Amino acid sequence: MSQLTQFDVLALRREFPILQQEVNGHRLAFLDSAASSQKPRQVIDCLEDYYRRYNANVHRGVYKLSEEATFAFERARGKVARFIGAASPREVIFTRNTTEALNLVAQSWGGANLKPGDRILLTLMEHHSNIVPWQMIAQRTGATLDYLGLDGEGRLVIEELDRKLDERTKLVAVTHQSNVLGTINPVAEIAARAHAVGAVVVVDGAQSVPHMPVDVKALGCDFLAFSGHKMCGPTGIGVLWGRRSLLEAMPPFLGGGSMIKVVELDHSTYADIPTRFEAGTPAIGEAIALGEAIDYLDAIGMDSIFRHEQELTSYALERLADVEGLQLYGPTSPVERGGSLSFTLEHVHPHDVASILDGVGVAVRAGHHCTQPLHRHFNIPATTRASFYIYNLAEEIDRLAVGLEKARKLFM
Ligand code: C6P
Repeated sequence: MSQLTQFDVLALRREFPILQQEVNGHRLAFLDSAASSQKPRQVIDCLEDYYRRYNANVHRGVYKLSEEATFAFERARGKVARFIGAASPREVIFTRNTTEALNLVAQSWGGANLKPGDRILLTLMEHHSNIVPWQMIAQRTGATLDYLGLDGEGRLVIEELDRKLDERTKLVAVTHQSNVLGTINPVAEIAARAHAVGAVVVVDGAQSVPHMPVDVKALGCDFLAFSGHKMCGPTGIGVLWGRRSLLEAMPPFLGGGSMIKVVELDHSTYADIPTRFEAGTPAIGEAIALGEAIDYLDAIGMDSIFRHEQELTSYALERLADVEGLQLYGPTSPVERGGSLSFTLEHVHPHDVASILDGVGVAVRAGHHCTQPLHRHFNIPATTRASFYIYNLAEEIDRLAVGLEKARKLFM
């Protein structure tokens, strides 16, 4: 593998306490960051500092601790806005995760704007989080769903937009990068085509925002959803970015404290954005620690992170091509994909593959990865998936390949 990486991965690994351990007698090779990434000391310390030093509710108290917490919470919102090129921090809504962010758009925007006969266009590679909320709102409003198909290498068949996009299409929801195939989708092109027929564009950025530079202006989308826990941040915190004009016209998602202006006995008026969409006490320390994770990623540089993962992916594609009986799903060219590699191994169940790899300290995920329609499309119940992040090494891919050879021989 070439040594183009701009940062010192060995030094960086030392910042992740969890990576220092042995699993089943082997140094942990963590190849499941698409499910949830590990956290550097800087982020763990930030979260601990909040709970130890200035834990208090936000936007409520006038005492010092509450003011400090409010300041740090809102500063984190500003960091998120800058990180994704948002026009204003007001366009950033803190949610629990990508799933909640997508449900917010579906229920709020969809509930207010969809009617019988309207169409929602999705793709066959979507995570259940970008399918089920749309099914729910389609049932409620009478809108119908349609899906863009895939070619043999798991790329979207963009030409299908010619017949699947028309003035009845009110919303297009697409993943920026597939959590299974690794495919990076041409979101800017899709957004431009969708806007030409007047549709709103929702991008699931759960697998792109942690791994590459993402700028909402360049994407041209209307909403972007992502999760803190996949980008070195804590669990329990996610983001919905939305175009200001759209958010301002949307009704609340959840009702309760914080999101109101005035509450009468029979009705209420609602706060401005983003507070209108943040009912109840938010995940304060987690939002602040997400801001710290963004500082951490920024210091490395998203371009360098993307390049490092592309190198790992190229190397993994070469190494896995040598494993007999291995069938890879997704683009074979590293430039069209990110570092999520899903595969089957002839005669070995994906769960057995994952257990054998665990036996040699290699952590991967097996199953349908919350993409049952995608697996059905390829006519397989499950795959094994290896996914990479900033802290992974080529040597861990070698260990993956050796573990796969072992699994193959055991089941021959
Ligand atoms: N995918 C995986 O192992 P949450 O759970 O809300 O943080 O993220 C949901 C989600 C949405 N979209 C995509 C593309 C995703 O990959 C995920 C999470 C994990 O692939 C857990 S199923």
